Amino acid sequence: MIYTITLNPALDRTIEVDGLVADDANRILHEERYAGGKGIDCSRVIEELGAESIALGFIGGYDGLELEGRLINEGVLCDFTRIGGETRVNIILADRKQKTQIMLNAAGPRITPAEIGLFFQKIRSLGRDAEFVIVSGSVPPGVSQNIYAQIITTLKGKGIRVALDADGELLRHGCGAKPFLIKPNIHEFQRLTGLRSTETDDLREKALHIAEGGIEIILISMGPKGILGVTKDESYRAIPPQVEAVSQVGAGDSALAAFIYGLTKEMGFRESLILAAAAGTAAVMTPGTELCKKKDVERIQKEVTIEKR
Ligand code: TA6
Repeated sequence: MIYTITLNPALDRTIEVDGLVADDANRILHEERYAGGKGIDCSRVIEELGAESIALGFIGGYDGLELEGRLINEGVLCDFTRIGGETRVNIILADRKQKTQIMLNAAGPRITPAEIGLFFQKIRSLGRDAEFVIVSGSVPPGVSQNIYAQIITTLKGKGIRVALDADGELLRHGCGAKPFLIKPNIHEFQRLTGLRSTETDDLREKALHIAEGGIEIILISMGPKGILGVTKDESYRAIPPQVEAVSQVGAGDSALAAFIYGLTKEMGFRESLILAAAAGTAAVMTPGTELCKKKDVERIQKEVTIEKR
């Protein structure tokens, strides 16, 4: 079983307008709501690809109930920790005329120490069925920037492999706990390593250094340039076909979820990387936080080129 942890879930509201104007009424042309947040997006993709996952994290209030209801409707299993605060709403403002997207990510509800305690009780009780745990996204107020490191240490102590997707201090501290895998995008990787270059060989060299330091797999998502996968023993870049992008939201989550899905299906490092590139690409073809569709992933998978690095 793949578990996902989203400490700061979000109800994603995608709002479409036709040419945003300031100081005047903008009529909403179309609106969609999705269960969002990075770990939750991973659970939705794992479900779409045909496997099961259990979503963990904090939810509360009416928006929390709606989020959970949407996930259950999609067939995602949920085992959230209830909080007194209200789950946040993130806004994705899509301007059809400008072909732009503005993401407005809320901070999230304040979490109490007691609620954090309840959450740790839950992850300490995870059983042998837990093959992987994906820990992903921002954290809400009241939660320390060291929490991913604590979660990774707790789960590694139980022999569970953890995949981490975060940014800034959360990622830096998390790396200190040596998770099984990290999946930064190029900007997050540059912030982590201080690397200024975006050349694949420079990224690979830095990632190899991290792999030699005890993190088994480093995946760097590079948008239309594909995804670079590095271990101590081998590294590849998977390059997808160019597609018309509708929404970037959730592309990185889709790639990470597909990679972990591939490992659980024993597809191996190289083939899982190809699947990850296909899923990330399929996700940009859909609006809002619709994420990837299995039929698109399977079609694109055949068109991904893979180069040994
Ligand atoms: O990656 C997409 C997404 O998970 C959206 O669902 C949106 O809610 C956002 O990212 C949340 O990211 P954050 O970094 O604020 O946790």
